[in-house]
Amino acid sequence: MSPIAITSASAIEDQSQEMFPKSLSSTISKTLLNGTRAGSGSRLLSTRASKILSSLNLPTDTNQSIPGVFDGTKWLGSGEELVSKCPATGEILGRVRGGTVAETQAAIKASFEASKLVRQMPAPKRGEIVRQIREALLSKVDELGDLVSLEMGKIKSEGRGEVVEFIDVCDYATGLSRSMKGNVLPSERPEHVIYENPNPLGVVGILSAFNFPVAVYGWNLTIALVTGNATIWKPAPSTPLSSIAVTKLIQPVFEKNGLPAAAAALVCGGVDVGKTLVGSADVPLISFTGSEKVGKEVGKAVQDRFGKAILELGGNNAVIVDEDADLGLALQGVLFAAVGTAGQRCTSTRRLLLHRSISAEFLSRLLKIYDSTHPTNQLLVGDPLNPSTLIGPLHNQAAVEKYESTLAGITSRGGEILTLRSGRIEGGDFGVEDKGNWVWPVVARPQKDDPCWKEETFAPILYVQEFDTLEEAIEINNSVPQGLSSSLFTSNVQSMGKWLGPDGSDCGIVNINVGTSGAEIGAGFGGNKSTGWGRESGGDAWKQYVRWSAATVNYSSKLPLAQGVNFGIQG
Ligand code: UN1
Repeated sequence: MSPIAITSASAIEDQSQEMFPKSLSSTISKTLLNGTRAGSGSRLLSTRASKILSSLNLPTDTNQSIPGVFDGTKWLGSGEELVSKCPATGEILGRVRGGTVAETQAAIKASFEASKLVRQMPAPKRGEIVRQIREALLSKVDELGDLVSLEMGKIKSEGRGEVVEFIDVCDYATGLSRSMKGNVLPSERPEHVIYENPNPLGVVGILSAFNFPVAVYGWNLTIALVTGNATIWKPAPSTPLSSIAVTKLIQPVFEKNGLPAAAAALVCGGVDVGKTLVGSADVPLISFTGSEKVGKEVGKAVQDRFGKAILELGGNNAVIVDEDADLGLALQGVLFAAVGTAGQRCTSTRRLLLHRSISAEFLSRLLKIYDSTHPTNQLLVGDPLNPSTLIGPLHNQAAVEKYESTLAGITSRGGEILTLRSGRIEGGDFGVEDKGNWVWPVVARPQKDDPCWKEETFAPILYVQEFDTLEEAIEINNSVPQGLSSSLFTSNVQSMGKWLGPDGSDCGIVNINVGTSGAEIGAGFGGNKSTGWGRESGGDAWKQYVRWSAATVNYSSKLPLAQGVNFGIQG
């Protein structure tokens, strides 16, 4: 695939500032940009980016505006321009035109109309559509995975893993389409019966975050569809290409099966688009993933119109390593959950609680890996598309700044950085393109009352402190506003029981001898407290995507009243 030339002079100037700041030959990493040249008078998209984009039928001319709204029949968009930037290189991957308020309203209307046809279709047929969506995803699992890596910045196997997670939940939803059920309950009255019936809601609005630009949509789309709803998706403004690629891939499945493709409408955009969706009475359920701050606003706005909300907000997840833990196992669990996805999962481990008796040994083993420069035993930071890399870049510069200010705050308040390396990695001395968002993963020991313990910083920073008893560790685990994920490493069956029970972890995910991140789709995913109480994907999550009705049915010729009430009048 040859690199694409951009012809407009202003775009050339724009991009030369964005992509190649100083001396071209010295600053561009050969690995990252794969040998692409920029000739004078034209600007080129890197070969590797072009390859990935074109394999998914996305435009490779970054001067061209890509329509970011799909209303089921056409692609359009005349709202805000969203720039998709590669977090590893700073390269502009595409310019997407988001929706206006009017275009969002029109897409909601199209999705609403589609929902009437979805709900009439028998559930197993809807399940068959989801099965075909699975096949479409499988046909592009590597390409889509690479796009996630390119646009979000997570490493190759995690990018692919996201698509696999979408595929897995398709399987789950297809099965669900033949097994989700209501209830038949005994009535206290003769010749009466009570039913509890699930029926579709209508349109489900899905607002997803940059860190899981594909899988979280998958959780919602599949469950919403099999339960008989249409969907409208607003992705994060910084990952529009992943959402356009997914929508293009699945759109033909609807058309082939006689359903309007507006059953999976897409509106890329900014705050206006989000507010329009969240405020719309035609979108009875909003499923929102994002920060606690925005989630609080979304929750209030949805409540204000008596809609339903599934909120998937911040996590501040702890791992407890008890005195009887298998330390090797715990080490592996902590490493993946703390530095995987560069600490940008809602489920990433942020707090490490170590029993005082094993703390010194565990920390020395952990720090040895964080500090290692040995090629076979290091947490390799670098190009996310290189299969050996373990830590990719942060998603954007704002995240790097937040990482820096968090560390500066901890040290200024008397905390300590335990790792040899910390801070931003400059391109020059790291051998990567200096527009990438690179940081060192850090282990820190903040003061015990430092405010950082109660906040989620989306970066690879792990806070450590010791405890003496499991009760104390559980209390620390539960002492934060958030309640998403938690793990206990132990071999003591009594500790396990305690951890899982009423005096145990107050989180939505309560693991034993498994890290805090990387949940499978089978269980309901979500958290308690300021994480928002929502549940998505497996378990009983589907029950939130329907309206429930209790139906008392009388098949006798009398009308007795419940609770023995006597109302002496004949009709
Ligand atoms: C998220 O970070 O928003 O459990 C979702 C996990 C993934 C999903 C994370 N399966 O880490």
